Amino acid sequence: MAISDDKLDRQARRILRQNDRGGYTVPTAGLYPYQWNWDSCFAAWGFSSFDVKRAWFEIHTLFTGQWDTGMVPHIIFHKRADGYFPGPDVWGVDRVPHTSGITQPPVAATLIRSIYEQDKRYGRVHMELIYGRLVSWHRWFMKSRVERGMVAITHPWESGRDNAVDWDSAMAAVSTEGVGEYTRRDTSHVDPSMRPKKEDYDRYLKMLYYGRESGWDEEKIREGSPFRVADVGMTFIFLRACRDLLQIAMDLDHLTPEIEGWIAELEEGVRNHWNPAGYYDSIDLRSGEFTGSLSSASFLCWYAGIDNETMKAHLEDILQKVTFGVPSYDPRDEKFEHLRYWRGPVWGIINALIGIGLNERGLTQLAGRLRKDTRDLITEHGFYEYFSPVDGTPAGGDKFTWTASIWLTWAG
Ligand code: 9YW
Repeated sequence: MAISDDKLDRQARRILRQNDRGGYTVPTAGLYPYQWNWDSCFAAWGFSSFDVKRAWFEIHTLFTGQWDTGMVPHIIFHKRADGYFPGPDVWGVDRVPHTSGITQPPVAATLIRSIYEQDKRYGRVHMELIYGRLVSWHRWFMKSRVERGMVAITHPWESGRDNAVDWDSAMAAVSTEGVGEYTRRDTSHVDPSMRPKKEDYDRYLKMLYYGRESGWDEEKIREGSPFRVADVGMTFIFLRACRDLLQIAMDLDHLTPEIEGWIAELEEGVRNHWNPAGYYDSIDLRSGEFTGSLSSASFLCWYAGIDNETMKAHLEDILQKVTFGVPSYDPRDEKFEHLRYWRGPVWGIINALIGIGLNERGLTQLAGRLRKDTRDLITEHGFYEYFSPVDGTPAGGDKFTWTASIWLTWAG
């Protein structure tokens, strides 16, 4: 018998409560025991469907990790937790709370706006407190990361899509010399065959060590780090976030031409992401080459407010080739692996972002298909980290915060 929506709603709320560590929410117990940046924004969005106070609390704890430069790190290590590598000692960031040294996709302005709009009377003071922090994070992106209107990442972890095919060519150029011995913890929690490989991990650490040795100085990292890629997912997410920030600014009467300037620059940058092979693609900024990968991030164009008929045709074709969309990598390509993390599996949060974009741009049938596929996966298997697009096999961590959140806000 099919499980009822009511029961799933209750389960999803229970997951958020159980993953709450007292003001911040872990992505899943065991595997990820700290506060992750974009996971936390999704958690807040989920909480806002039944406890808006708790939603704002999540946002405030996330921003306690913001650096003086404006950067909001990808992990905030509020208190000691075992079972995760690399922890605060490896990152070597000298501040409290301890943090990692890199960032993550800036979904914050977009999801915070949605939380604010649900209860403006209550949210007003919180929105005022967070607005300046959002502006300074976005200003940091524009100053330190935007190149030719595209957002550069200095580590695959910044993209939130760790082992995506998008990074293969740039990763191949990173030497693993001197990385030494270390013990991974992720593979003791979940099936190693679904995780990034050892040669990927060696490179992740090599880049981390480069940042640490540079004192996390963005100038030095820009000049010499072994990896720098203009990430099409980051550009779309950041462009969308700037549009939402502008709406928040208007609402709060803080209008500045600065944000409009950012939007114009990023809209130009989107053109540079167009691979003449016929899709939005990332670019290895060290070699200048397109990465040649049509991934789920390429379908965030509508979310960024940009229509594209060729991308629509790709999406329709890909959705015919899989049982559950959207696969994180093009199933028509030989590099597609239906259960290896960001190289094929379906992720509910990416579906939610793509679906929101499709709906807003009037592509409601496609949006409906994504929502139905996501609903079916969760109803059938539970709140897993990700799923096979081929047969729905659930994978990664169970009772996952962001999967519960998108159920409560979008899929359920
Ligand atoms: C890591 C927590 C994070 C997500 C990332 C996802 C994975 C592994 O898990 O990263 O060690 O940071 O790729 O998007 O934020 O859910």
